[in-house]
Amino acid sequence: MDNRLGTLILLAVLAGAGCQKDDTASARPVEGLLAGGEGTIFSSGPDAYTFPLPNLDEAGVNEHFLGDGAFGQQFVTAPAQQFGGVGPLFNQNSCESCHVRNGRGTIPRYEGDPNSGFLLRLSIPGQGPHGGPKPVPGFGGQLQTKAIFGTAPEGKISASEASMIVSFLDGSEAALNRVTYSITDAYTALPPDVLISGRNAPGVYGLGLLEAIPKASILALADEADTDGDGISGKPNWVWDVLKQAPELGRFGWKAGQPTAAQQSADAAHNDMGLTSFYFPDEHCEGQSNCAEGLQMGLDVDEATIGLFAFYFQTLAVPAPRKLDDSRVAEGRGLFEEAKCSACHVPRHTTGAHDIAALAYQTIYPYTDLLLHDMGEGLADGRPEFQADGREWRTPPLWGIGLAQAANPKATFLHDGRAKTLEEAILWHDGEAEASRTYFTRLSKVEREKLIAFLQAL
Ligand code: HEC
Ligand code: HEC
Ligand SMILES: [Ca+2]
Ligand SMILES: [Ca+2]
Ligand SMILES: [Ca+2]
Repeated sequence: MDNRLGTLILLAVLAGAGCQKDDTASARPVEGLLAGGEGTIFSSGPDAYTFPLPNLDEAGVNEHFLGDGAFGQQFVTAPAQQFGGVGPLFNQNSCESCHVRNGRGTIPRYEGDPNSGFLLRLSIPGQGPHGGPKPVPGFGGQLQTKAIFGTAPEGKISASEASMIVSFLDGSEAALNRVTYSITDAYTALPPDVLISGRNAPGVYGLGLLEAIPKASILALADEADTDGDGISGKPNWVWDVLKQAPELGRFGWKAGQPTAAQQSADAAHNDMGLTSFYFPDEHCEGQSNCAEGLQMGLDVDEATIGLFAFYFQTLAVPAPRKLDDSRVAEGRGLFEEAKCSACHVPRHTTGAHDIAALAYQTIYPYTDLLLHDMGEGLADGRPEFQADGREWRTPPLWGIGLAQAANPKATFLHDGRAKTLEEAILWHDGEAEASRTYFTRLSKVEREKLIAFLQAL
């Protein structure tokens, strides 16, 4: 944040506005307005995802701004006095270059586009260490499209598009574009059975609050065998916790492949930027010649830096919904319930204890169950990740989604960013969400617009 003083003043004003104690019931905010509980911020501009939790104490605010610096830091080639160690293989050299203004990344617009927040996860069939994806010999678990001088990038991302038409009951139509990703200019041959999963960078605000939802509350929503027969069978992803050396509930990433904010940070530093840490002490050279040369002694980033990355996004505030009391939005909210969107995008949660006191015991409205769902063949990537099979994805939170294109005008939706609009995102829903999608396609145009208006208000 360049203009720290300005931000603090703004926060003071907003905190004053948001925390007024009112004694009349009629003055109570409409349900869900405080999307992040006391961690809600009233901002709807391009910077809406960039504010610290308003209920953070002074020491926390200071640490948050140090974390902001780390998140925006462009790491350089070792040896360097500071912030060295990027690569040898990497995708981008700062967190922020993918998570634009803490929102979504931009998908590649042409082959080899260097300015994208999109990456390809790779594996081969079977299970790797601790039940995770099985690394591709010579490539590991991710395609790094950049490299430091003297090392070859692993390859380029290339895309081919096919379009299909969806019809609504009222006779109108929408076109959906499906992009198939492949790898060109690979530095060495890829095995023929390589599994490729395209992932766009999601927003990173409000994640501390998601981390603070008690595990028991999430597991209580799971219904793997669909015993209540509603066609929806949320399933937890049990992933490997590197610090505990034990399985833990996955929460972060499009398939909930990471259990904690700290491990998510260390994994991003390692895979996306080529930064080693106490979590992942080895460069992921995957046998490339030259790859281990020119690196700095010891680890690229220390434990404190991993902690700062994590603290930063753990303590990012959630923007408040807008116009929730507008009648169209309110009706859209009713349709969201009617269409059973809320069976997966569970509106309300209460957080439990957390090391960061500001995150604890908050009533929040993230619209997710953090569980995996079979989303059908159209969204399938065919690449398993721990318990998540090739058709399963974690329900993404919908809070703040209406501001996605304010933060990044090129923002798109779904795991690989294939949906240019919220309507397209809904139309891709299938599998367990088939009934919801069908409900949506049978609505009139006016009703569909109301449902979208509700999403835009979040
Ligand atoms: C090359 C682009 C890129 C860079 C650089 C990058 N990320 Fe990400 N980030 C992604 C993608 C893509 C995902 C989704 C990964 C998945 O689903 O497996 C992601 C996921 C995340 C998530 C999980 C969000 C959620 O909703 O579950 C967090 C948190 C995160 N990144 C933080 C960071 C931090 C911290 C850094 C810097 C140390 C960083 N990222 C660097 C692309 C990037
Ligand atoms: C069976 C569970 C389920 C139901 C029901 C469901 N969703 Fe989803 N939703 C998901 C999952 C999982 C994804 C992520 C899919 C992907 O990225 O491939 C998703 C993605 C989305 C996205 C894009 C989010 C983003 O961050 O890009 C929107 C918007 C959305 N859903 C809205 C809705 C609406 C509106 C309904 C009701 C009409 C609905 N969903 C019903 C599970 C569900
Ligand atoms: Ca390195
Ligand atoms: Ca790799
Ligand atoms: Ca069920």
